Amino acid sequence: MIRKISCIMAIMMVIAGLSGCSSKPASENKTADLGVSADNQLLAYFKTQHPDREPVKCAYDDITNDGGKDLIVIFDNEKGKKQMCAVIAKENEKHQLTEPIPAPAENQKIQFKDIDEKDELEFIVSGSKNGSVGYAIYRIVDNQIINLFGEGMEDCCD
Ligand SMILES: [Ca+2]
Ligand SMILES: [Ca+2]
Repeated sequence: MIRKISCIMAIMMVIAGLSGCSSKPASENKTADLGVSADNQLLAYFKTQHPDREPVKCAYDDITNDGGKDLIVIFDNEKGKKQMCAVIAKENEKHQLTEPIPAPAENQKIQFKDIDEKDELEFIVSGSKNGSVGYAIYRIVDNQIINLFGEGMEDCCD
């Protein structure tokens, strides 16, 4: 029970933190920092796999609980829609890309948070579209991005 309450509190704190940052104008996205250095190895790998997709926001941490940092990429797809995928770092073999899923159209933000304090590090993606704000918590399960919990994503995603 206590565990459940602390989990809910963690989510509430995250939501409070996110809502404070959602008022940035969309135009800042263009010039805003990607979230990782331009020479990030996994970002370079993503670009070799998808030269026609333009990354707009990234985050870099270990989301597969194997000690190696992975990359989350929100990008413009070939139709100009925002999508998101993860580049899962593999040692001694090819990195692996997850299936793309819809991502927020504007004001994208990626935050890492170990929501249940065990196993994989979860991550929270938030953003907006035409003033509608949404967010969701994700975890990598079997090399796919799984939506655990969220609100308003269908209104803020492309
Ligand atoms: Ca990893
Ligand atoms: Ca976890």
